[in-house]
Amino acid sequence: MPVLNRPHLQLRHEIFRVERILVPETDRLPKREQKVIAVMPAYNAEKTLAATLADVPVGSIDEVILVDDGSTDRTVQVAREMGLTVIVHPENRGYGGNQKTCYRAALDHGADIVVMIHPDYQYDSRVIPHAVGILSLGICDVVCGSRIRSRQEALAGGMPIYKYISNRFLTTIENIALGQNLGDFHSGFRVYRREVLEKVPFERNSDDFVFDTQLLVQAVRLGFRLGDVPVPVRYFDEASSINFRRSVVYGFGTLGVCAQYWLDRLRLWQSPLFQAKEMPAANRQPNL
Ligand SMILES: Nc1nc2c(ncn2[C@@H]2O[C@H](COP(=O)(O)OP(=O)(O)O)[C@@H](O)[C@H]2O)c(=O)[nH]1
Ligand SMILES: [Mg+2]
Repeated sequence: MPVLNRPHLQLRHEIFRVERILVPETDRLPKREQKVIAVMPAYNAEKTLAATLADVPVGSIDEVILVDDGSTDRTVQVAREMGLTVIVHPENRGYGGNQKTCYRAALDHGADIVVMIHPDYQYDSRVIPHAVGILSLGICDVVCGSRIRSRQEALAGGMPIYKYISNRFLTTIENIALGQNLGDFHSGFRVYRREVLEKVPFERNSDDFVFDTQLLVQAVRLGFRLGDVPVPVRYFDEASSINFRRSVVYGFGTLGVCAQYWLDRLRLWQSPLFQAKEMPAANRQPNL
């Protein structure tokens, strides 16, 4: 089809000078208008927190909220000394329960974009502004960091082979079930537009690890667009504590959520997980 039949694809004929895109960034880049808040669901992250934060590019976020889920190490003291906003669960509520507090706090603090990153130094936090940029451009509503750019790279980074195989298996099933094309559905580095967290009823989700899958499947069901960026993987003792048994439980949980998605789509069983939250109009901040 000729391009000119589509008004939004009109070719521009004004004279273009390459200087327009070559002037120094400092003179050109508009100031970021969206408030970006990073949330960190923490559990015994004392040793890795500083390294994770040290790699975050200067000026790329406005606030860091760390939610501690009953750590037995000095995570809370270390985070307070660093000047983070710290919220403490007096008891262990689980990984999903932790994220519920993270997202509620980020919305309360006025985030337009929420970056969720594990404080275990597994994910390269230098990628944050690039992932945020994809949302700012309006290309996607959720961006996930993909640990699996290639098999060789993932395994060389230290990903256990059983985690690699189960991740590939589950991610393939999820892509087919949901009509998506993500590289890693199980990433601990994700960026969300505020509207996603306002609409997805994440409070109804599990307090366990399957929370992560539920949130992505809900986002798809409610019409949000998912995308991904490659994030090199680092595996070492502190970065990976989930054992084989918990991974298996998580895997079956993930398949269950895909089944729920299709039951809901076919109107055979409509789950409250996929019913959008009604937010009071005053809370809506469509800044993007
Ligand atoms: N809240 C909470 N978080 C946990 C618990 N166990 C692990 N985590 C966190 O869950 C995240 C993922 O666990 P991790 O062992 O890094 O998984 P892997 O990197 O995928 O092998 C990390 O940020 C952990 O700190 C728990 O009992 N409660
Ligand atoms: Mg980890």
